[in-house]
Amino acid sequence: MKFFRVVLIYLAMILVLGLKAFAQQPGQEMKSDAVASAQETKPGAEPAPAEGADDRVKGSEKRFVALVGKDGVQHVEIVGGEYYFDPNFIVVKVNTPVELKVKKAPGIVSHDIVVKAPEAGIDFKTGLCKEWTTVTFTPTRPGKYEMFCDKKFLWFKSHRDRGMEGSIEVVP
Ligand SMILES: [Cu+2]
Repeated sequence: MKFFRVVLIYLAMILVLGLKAFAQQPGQEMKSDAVASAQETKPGAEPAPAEGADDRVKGSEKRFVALVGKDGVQHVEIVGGEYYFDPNFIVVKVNTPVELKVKKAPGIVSHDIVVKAPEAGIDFKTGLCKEWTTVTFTPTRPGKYEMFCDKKFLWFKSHRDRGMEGSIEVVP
């Protein structure tokens, strides 16, 4: 009987967490719609999946080309929120240090930013906070490398699948 009660409490907890996640949806929906419509969707971008109406249109790209500062460093800032990175396409020069500052948009959902390209000298995973966090690296190989948030809540779609992804392009 005790076991039964534990299972019952467990199910109730899952239900509450699930409802909480659903309760978040309307606000996020408006936000991602606003973001999606504020930025022109690139022609030829793949259409949003039918079940992902609340998601930011995949393929909508916000590009930022880093300039080398007087200090010889490329400064880039990215803000992450539900469910996007802004900007989400970063262009940096090879063999020039990059100082990437990352921060979380207001909201209770936690996010991170991950780039796993050790072959190109870029390899980090950093949680996003309210304050800016600085990541430094020096890209060593031209190419296009994926960046994404690896968070996922229970059985819901991953943040990455919801649009929290982008690219770092290293150019010669
Ligand atoms: Cu995330």
